[in-house]
Amino acid sequence: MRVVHLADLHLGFRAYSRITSQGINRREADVFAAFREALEQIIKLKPDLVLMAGDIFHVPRPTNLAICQTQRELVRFRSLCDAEIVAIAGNHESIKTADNRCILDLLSLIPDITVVTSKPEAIEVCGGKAKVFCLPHNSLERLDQVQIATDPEFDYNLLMLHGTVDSDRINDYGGYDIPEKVLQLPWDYVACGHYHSFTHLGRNAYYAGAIERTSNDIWKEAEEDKGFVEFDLDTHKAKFHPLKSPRKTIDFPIIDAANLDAQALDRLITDHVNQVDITDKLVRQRVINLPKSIQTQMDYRQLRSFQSLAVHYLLDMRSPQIVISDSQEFTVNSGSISDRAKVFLQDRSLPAGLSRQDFVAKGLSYLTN
Ligand SMILES: [Mn+2]
Repeated sequence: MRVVHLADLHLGFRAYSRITSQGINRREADVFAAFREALEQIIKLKPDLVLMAGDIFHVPRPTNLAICQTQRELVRFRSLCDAEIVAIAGNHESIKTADNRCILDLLSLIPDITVVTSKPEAIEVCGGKAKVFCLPHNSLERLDQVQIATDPEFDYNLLMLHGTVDSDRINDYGGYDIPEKVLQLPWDYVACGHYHSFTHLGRNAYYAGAIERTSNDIWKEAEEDKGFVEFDLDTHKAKFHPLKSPRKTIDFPIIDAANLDAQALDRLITDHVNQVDITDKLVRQRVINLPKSIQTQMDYRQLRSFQSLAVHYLLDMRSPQIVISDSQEFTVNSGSISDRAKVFLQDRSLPAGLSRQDFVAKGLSYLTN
């Protein structure tokens, strides 16, 4: 029996200002292209079961466009592939209030799609051969009160969850930690969502990773493939299937502007662009130790030409007093809220001309007022 495991689709994700000829946000269209490509590949693979491990939608209330496109793709998939689908809600689409329903409930109207949106639930699939124990985001808040066990009545026991398995793996806020003892039960497969990079967690447990670069820090994922996992429950062989459609992303080496004049800095920035074709790509150039006086003399006409070539060209400029940190390296679970907010704000990319000091101070003032 073969399972396909997808996670963190983030359908409806939007970023930057580019739009398609149909007026749709370019990145939203990119994410849907990746989704379509994944479904096309899955149709060819003819698996027995498809697991979607949360964050199917990017927000709890997606736009009508995102809902309609998702519904259309899944109805088409259903007409071309018999594999049952089980999906759980992640932190991005979970609803906390009692007077509303999770958007995933809508998908359960398509034949052979089961969704688990809030409570822990074990779902029987594949004619009673397999059981999928589902732990959506909301169920993890009181995980200590949940009886989790494999069921010997079934040939295959699977676990699907959306949370943080190892605190070193955080690229999104608001996930719950999963205790190690849950993973150590004799599962035939553990399908995890929440961490956006494909990862083998040991034994039969995997993060499939996202299907496109939709994390807070896409630059950290610039080099990696996005895709999904195919797992054979009988041979325990896993295969990662990369997708072609995720937009190419380039994070150029950091330029240290200390002791450079504006012309020399412009030259270094242009050199990087000349080495790789940035057309239609997502591009970041970080510049550190850049005094205001040099910043104002830079060749902005040249920079605008890079911005029109790429789908997104981010020139991330830091003045000498700001220490650059890799935004994934700070520990999200330590320090006071204002310490964490400060680190977060110091690392956000800002439009040219906005003082980082003012930006950070303003942000922190919202916390104290
Ligand atoms: Mn996610």
